Amino acid sequence: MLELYQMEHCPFCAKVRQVMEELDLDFVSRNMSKGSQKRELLRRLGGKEQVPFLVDTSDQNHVVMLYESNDIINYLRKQYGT
Ligand SMILES: N[C@@H](CCC(=O)N[C@@H](CS)C(=O)NCC(=O)O)C(=O)O
Repeated sequence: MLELYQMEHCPFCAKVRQVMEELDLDFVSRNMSKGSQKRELLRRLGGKEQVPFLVDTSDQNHVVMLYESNDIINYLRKQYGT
């Protein structure tokens, strides 16, 4: 499963969502609005509150967690691109 921690109006998140749509990928959106208590989970998982943040649990033996939109896009294209 792909989970994208994001905010609607974040341009870096939009860039990632666009590539996910292009690659026809299903994902769970975790909305991290400013002030949301859910941000604590993001900080616990990745160490900071920055979005976008991708979690890929497709391989249970190797869960991938990534910040940085360009790194996320490169990963998605490499992993799921044709
Ligand atoms: N270089 C990062 C920049 C990401 C970034 O600046 N995200 C902003 C939202 S647009 C953020 O998370 N700011 C911290 C916050 O909202 O608390 C990337 O390309 O992903």
